[in-house]
Amino acid sequence: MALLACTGTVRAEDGYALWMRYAPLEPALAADYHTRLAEVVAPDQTPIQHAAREELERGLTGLTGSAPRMHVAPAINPSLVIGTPQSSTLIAPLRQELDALGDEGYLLRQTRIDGRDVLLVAAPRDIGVLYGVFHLLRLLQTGASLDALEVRESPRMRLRVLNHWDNLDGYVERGYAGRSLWDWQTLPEWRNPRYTDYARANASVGINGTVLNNVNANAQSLAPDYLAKAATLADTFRPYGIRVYLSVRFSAPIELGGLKTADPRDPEVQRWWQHKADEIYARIPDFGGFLVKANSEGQPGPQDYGRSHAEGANLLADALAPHGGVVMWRAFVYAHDVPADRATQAYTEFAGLDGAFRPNVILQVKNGPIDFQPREPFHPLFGAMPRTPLVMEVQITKEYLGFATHLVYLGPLYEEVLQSHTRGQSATVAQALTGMAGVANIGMDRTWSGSHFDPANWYAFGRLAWNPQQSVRAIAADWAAMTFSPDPAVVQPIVGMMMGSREAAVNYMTPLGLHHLMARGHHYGPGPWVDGGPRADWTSVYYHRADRDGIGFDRTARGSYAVGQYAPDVAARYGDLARVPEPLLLWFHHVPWEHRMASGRSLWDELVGRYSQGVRQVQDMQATWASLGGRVDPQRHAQVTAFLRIQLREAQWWRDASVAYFQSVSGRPLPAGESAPPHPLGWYERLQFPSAPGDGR
Ligand code: GCW
Repeated sequence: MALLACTGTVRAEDGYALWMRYAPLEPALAADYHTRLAEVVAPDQTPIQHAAREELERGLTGLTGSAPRMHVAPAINPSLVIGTPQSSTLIAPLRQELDALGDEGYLLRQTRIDGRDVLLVAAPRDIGVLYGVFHLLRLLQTGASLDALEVRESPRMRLRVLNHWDNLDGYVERGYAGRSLWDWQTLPEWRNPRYTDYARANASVGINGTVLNNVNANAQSLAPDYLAKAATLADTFRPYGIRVYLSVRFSAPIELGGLKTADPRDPEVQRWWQHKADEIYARIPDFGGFLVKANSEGQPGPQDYGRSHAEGANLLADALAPHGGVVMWRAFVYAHDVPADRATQAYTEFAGLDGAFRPNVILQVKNGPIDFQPREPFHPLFGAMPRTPLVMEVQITKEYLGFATHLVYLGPLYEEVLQSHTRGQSATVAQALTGMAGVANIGMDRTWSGSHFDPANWYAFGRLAWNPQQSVRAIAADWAAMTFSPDPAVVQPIVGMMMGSREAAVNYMTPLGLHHLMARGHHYGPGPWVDGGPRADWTSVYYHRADRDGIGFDRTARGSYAVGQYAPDVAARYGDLARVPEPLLLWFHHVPWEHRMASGRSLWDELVGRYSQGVRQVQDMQATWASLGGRVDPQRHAQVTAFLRIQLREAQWWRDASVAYFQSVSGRPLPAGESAPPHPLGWYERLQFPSAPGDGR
């Protein structure tokens, strides 16, 4: 008994529970919620209904400390009723109102039935009820008032999908959270309970699809034995509204089917894909579709046969169409034999194909024109393809943002691009989107994401894909309250750390529009000196173009003219040295070192100042975190403290190495008060990290 009593309070805070801890609330609040929500009516006839009911029971029990009474049919005095017009007689009268919310929408409403207060979680379909239950649990976890509650929600985007860059051998490309969650070896027989917890976490933020395997795809994932394994995962995720998708290798008809070609015009190739689609749907009736990386970074594609990306995408789209599947075709395409500025190549390749794709093709475009940098302008394809549905791909894993050890909340990065104007003052990137794809930061690490703060990025991704208009500060506050404690003395400082963290990383890595300065290959740590090798656009000097006189990539009409790919008003602003936002200055302009910045300092002084500022920002995060000592459980507090120490060391390394390098180029003295890097440049250049994570086996 004594032991049992203990487990309620001494919770193992190892991060596994994510934002679904359902830890006991402060007693008065717990008692109030329990009184209001003691008699629950929840149907239990379908797997989704069962999931919703179970989650509700688990959440209410954990948060209030007492189990609610669960009924399947109207109780005499219900206090919480969940369901659809089909599953609940108490909700049936709302049918018309609910239909307006669409397939995945829901309603939370405090109302009166027979003179008693009743809370409704109502939706047109079961999945909306599950989403509504998670919304209600979030309100309780954050201590919200239920008085006069009235919430109506529908997702703004149809596709809210994770992309796992997981290989069949369990290695995760650009993964910093351990091995792949998918244990292909023990599937389909063994369903690790973790698969269900993964699905719960996703459903709690509205994620409704998952691409199981790496876009650098292995044809084997389409072989019958792997399809059987994927089908088991699909069965596990289905009660949570999550569809399974697969990345496919364009040359699979050759590797798997033994054909001589993968040419989209070859009838045998067409038949092969049709049969493959039939085979998949026989096993996974609600299969989502294919994700394809073609003719990019060595992957096969239609251009190998002189065909366009549209022909390649349409080949697969035709095979999936009879089953209702989609093709997500990636626009991350650039070629080593094309000398044009890499930032321009995707637009050049795809903009002219607008209208050439089948209706079930969706173009998946990275948020910026290069590659998940700490800061990029929005991709010029957004707003440029009005006849093609677009999905925006962002990285949740932090390949270029310090891996899992740097505390960097990506909400502000996502928000910045979603709210960018593609033209004029009204059209935003968010409005151009049919969906969002997030490169997952999930692995077998006990925390799921490699640190205690990285799940915040998974969380924010889902919340923003559901509704890109939400404030990322509010999302951070929800996450912090659920993950650590709803106490404002905990939430506020943590939100402060999170909100400043992305700008800190920009400052100590790539300030003022600099980009792609990370070390070669693994991208761990600074490498502004990286030059030579297989291709110019895999070096740093290609991007920063620093010399004795100045620094930055001239993408104006005098340079690569990448600005010309934006709508005229955007192009005019980015292309004008006087009007370009300073955070993007060196992305678009090559600027003399003595250029006057808004601060009144020279560009050189500003650059060095930003590097040092980034380091100070990490020190500030450390101080804030230290002040939370007694308020956050010791286990998690200690790990975050240790990780911040790593982050500070690496931020200082970034600052020192970058200052040493750029000073060797500019030949300028350090501004007053700036300390010289402790080592000569060569010392930083010689550092080697052959075993950095995410880039090998
Ligand atoms: O950012 C680069 C990564 C590659 C990745 C590629 C892509 C999956 O360094 O690891 O490959 O982008 O997005 O295709």
